[in-house]
Amino acid sequence: MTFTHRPAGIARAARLASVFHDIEAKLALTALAIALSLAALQPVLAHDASPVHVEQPWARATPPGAKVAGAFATIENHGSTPDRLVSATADVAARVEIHEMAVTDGVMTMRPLADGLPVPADGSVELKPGSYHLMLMDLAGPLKEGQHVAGTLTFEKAGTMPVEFVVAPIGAKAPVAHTPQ
Ligand SMILES: [Cu+2]
Repeated sequence: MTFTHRPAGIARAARLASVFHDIEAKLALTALAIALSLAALQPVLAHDASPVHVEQPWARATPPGAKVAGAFATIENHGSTPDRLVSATADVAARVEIHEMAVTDGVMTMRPLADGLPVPADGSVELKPGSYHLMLMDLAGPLKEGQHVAGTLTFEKAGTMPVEFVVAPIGAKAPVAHTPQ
């Protein structure tokens, strides 16, 4: 044969590849273990009788390399006491901030709402482009149209509720409409 020395090299490469594969598998298991232990630390989820409902949570797809994304939803409060959105999470973001967008001296600016976002009694508040929104910070990767992003919204009184943000196209002004079949 003309490539006498190659099989040894290939075997070494294969061994190396399998070592890397083992490390990868161990890392994946560690990540899973961490995720499970974090889940155990989550506050007790709000029960179904909560007067606060989160309608149609969605997020915007991001271009490659973007580190932040906007996320939106309508929050309804059918109760007779006001509540307040105090924090949020998304499993693709290191942290989530609650932002307000406003025009100051003709310039569109946004700022974090330090005290959270009030949700009026017997009313609703809309998070939408150009207004209140959630800012997903330090993204692990780009958000792709059609992707579902798991997260939580935490209210002062109603507690923590799970949400799933459906990703709409880059620059979308509204969530992708439901297409009932
Ligand atoms: Cu923002």
